[in-house]
Parts: sequence; C-alpha cells; structure tokens
Amino acid sequence: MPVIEDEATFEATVAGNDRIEPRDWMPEGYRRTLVRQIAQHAHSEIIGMQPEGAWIGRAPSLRRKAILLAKVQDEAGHGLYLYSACETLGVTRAELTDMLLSGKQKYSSIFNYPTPSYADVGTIGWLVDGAAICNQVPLCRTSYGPYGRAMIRICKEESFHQRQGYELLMTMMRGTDEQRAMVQESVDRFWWPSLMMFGPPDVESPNTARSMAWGIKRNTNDELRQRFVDMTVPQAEALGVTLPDPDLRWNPDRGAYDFGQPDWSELKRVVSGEGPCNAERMAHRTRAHEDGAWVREAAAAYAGQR
Ligand code: BYC
Repeated sequence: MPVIEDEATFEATVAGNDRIEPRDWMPEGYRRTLVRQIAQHAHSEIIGMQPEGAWIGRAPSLRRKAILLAKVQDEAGHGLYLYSACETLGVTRAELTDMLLSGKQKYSSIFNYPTPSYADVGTIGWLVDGAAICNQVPLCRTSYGPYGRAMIRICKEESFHQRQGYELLMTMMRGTDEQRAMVQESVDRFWWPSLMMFGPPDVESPNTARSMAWGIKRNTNDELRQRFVDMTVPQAEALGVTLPDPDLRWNPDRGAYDFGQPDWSELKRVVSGEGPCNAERMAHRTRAHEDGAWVREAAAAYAGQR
C-alpha cells in the first residue's frame, strides 16, 4: 500500500528528507528525472567496464590481474543494482538498453577516453573512482529509496576501487624513471576529463536546481568538483605527481583550492558523441548485446516453463 497518496504529502516527505518508495505517489517529472539519472548512471557503469577491461589480458602479474578482474566485475554489479532500482519506476531493462544503444540516453563522458597505458588502470582508480565517490556518497541520501540503498553498497566498493588505483600508482612511482613518467603522462590526460565528470558548471546545468529541490541531488556540480579537487591535491603531493593546472593553488580566504576551468566545449563534444572513443564504446556494447541474445532467449524460455 502506498504511504504517500498526494502531492502535499510527497512535498512534505521530500522536505523532511524522508524517502519516497516505489508505490508512493510521485510527480511525473520526478519519476522521469530519476529514470534519466539512474539509467545514465547504470549505463556508465556498464560502458565503464571497457576502458579498464582492455587491460585484464595484459595485466603485469597474477595479483594485478585478479584485482582488475574483481574491480571490473564490480562495475557490472553496480550496473545491475542500478538497472533494478530504475525498473521500480516502471521501465523495463529492455527499454533502458534500447535507449542506450539508440543514443537516446547518455553515459558518463569519462569513458570515451582511451587507455593506451597500463598506468591508466591506476589513474582511473584514483581519479575517476575518486570523482565517482565524491559524486555518489551524497547520493546515498537521495530521496528515492531504491536508488539510495543501491548507492550505499556501490560506494563501499568504489572506495576499494579508489584505493587499489592509488596503490598501483604508488607502486609505479616507487619503480623506475620510465614508470614514473608513465604515471605522470596518464595523470596529465585524465585530470581535466575527471573534472568534467561532475557535469557542466552550475550556471549552465539545466537540471541541478529541480533535482536538488526534489532531493535527488544533494549537492551542485560545482560543489562536488571543489570537494574532489580539495581531496585530490594532497594525494597528488603524497604520490609525487603534478596536476596539470597552472592555476591550482591554495586559497586561505576560502579554505579551499582555486583551480582552472576545463575546456567545456570538449565536454559538449564528448557528450554529443564526438569524443575519442564514443564510436568504439558503442560498437563494442552493441556487439556484446547481440552476442547475448541467446542467453536472454534461453532465460525467457526457462521462465516460461515454470
Ligand atoms: N557525461 O543539468 P546537468 C562511475 C549531461 S559511473 C555525460 O548538470 P544532472 C564509474 C546530463 O546528463 C559515473 N553527460 O545534469 C563507473 C544532462 O543531459 P540530459 C557516472 C553529462 O543530471 C565505472 C546534461 O549533461 N555517475 O563513476 O543534473 C568505473 C546537463 O547536465 C555529464 C553518475 O551517473 C557527463 N560527465 O547532473 C569507474 C552519477 N555531465 O540527461 C567509475 C549520477 C552532465 O538532460 N549522476 N551530463 O540529456 C549525477 O550525479 C548527475 O546526473 C550528473 C549530471 C552530475 C552526472
């Protein structure tokens, strides 16, 4: 039985920071915003398996291979929790997959960059998963119950992912000059795309105000980007790498780091399909979906017999 049956109770529940559950009454815009955000988040987890997955067969030791395999499998799991949370809003998994494959729904810009160096596995763990943690910890308190509960487990696993990346980079930094150069080159490529993961600046973000009023997002894009920079600079110093931003410096008045702006036209290009690897990522995902048709047919036939 729904507990919330009208708009006034819905608004009071959201204002009181309580959860909305699947059977509750909710405005159509709230439902649509959740489907958009959760689905795009799920697609990002699934597409996000590709850049690192490419290194599983080339990991330099059995230990590194086992860690990477576990991490990439975790991303698949995250995608599945999120698709399940999304299905509670009345969409099917097949519809969500169609929206990804037809380009109607997006996935995170960050996964359209290549991973030509093994150091990229460490950098993705450190910077990309680090950015993901900053963005996703507040989502554990999102107003929609199934999404918030999925995020709790996801965040625990993301923190393992971030630490494995940092540990990998730390090991390389203790190695040869060539290994140190590999780490720096990788950080130089991933720094600005990592800042773009938080979305456009607040003044250019069409969805933030409404999503915050509904308690779907708990912080703005710029607030989380700042939190990420403040968290990452001391980690870069401990690691011994330079972040490629000449404007990066501590601002004692703000008690935070000032930093330069990413090239926002690049984010627009990557999101609209013109990033370095968009075509490759979608072709791979489409092929994997087609190759899995027999599994879906067998599962449906088996379910039909029961
Ligand atoms: N990439 O009004 P805005 C992971 C879109 S998974 C692509 O600020 P919103 C991981 C945005 O969707 C990482 N698109 O939007 C996985 C919107 O377009 P639509 C994914 C972006 O929703 C595996 C338009 O631009 N994390 O970390 O209020 C391995 C205007 O933006 C991007 C999540 O999905 C972008 N970077 O805020 C390792 C977290 N930025 O939809 C790691 C959940 C913006 O209107 N999502 N757009 O056509 C969110 O927190 C929010 O959706 C965002 C954007 C902060 C991303």
